[in-house]
Amino acid sequence: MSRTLPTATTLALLSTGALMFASGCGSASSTNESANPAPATTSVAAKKEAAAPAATGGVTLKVTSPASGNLQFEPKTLSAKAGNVTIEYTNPSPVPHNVAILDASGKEVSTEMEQFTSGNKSTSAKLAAGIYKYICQVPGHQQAGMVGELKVS
Ligand SMILES: [Cu+2]
Repeated sequence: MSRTLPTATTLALLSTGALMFASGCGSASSTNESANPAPATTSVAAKKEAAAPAATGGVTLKVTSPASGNLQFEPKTLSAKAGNVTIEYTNPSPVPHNVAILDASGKEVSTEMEQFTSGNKSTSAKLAAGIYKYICQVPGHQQAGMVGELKVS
């Protein structure tokens, strides 16, 4: 009976824009479709986005690990501008991993990512300039080499 409220439509458009902006950063989508707003069929997705404001804006960095299960990150160094930084981690292996960002004192500063196999997940943090680490929190993995350096300027 009730119609879609204008605010819900605005939210959907905003989050669609943010998603397109984020995914356009690293991947090679050659067509420019930014002028085509998606139909407002994403009210559930819009609610999710609204609940996680830390994920909007900023830069998304892609990290992966060898499919063989070797305990390392690729790449081993990342850089970003200060602000919201998201690491999108792809684990193609059957060995569980995750990613957490640590500041210079070793404190975890990113949103929690559960340990997982065969898929991808993201973690975000609002970072000031400085040197950070990104590590896998599965016991022993950081010590075995699952650690990288993130320079924020
Ligand atoms: Cu790991």
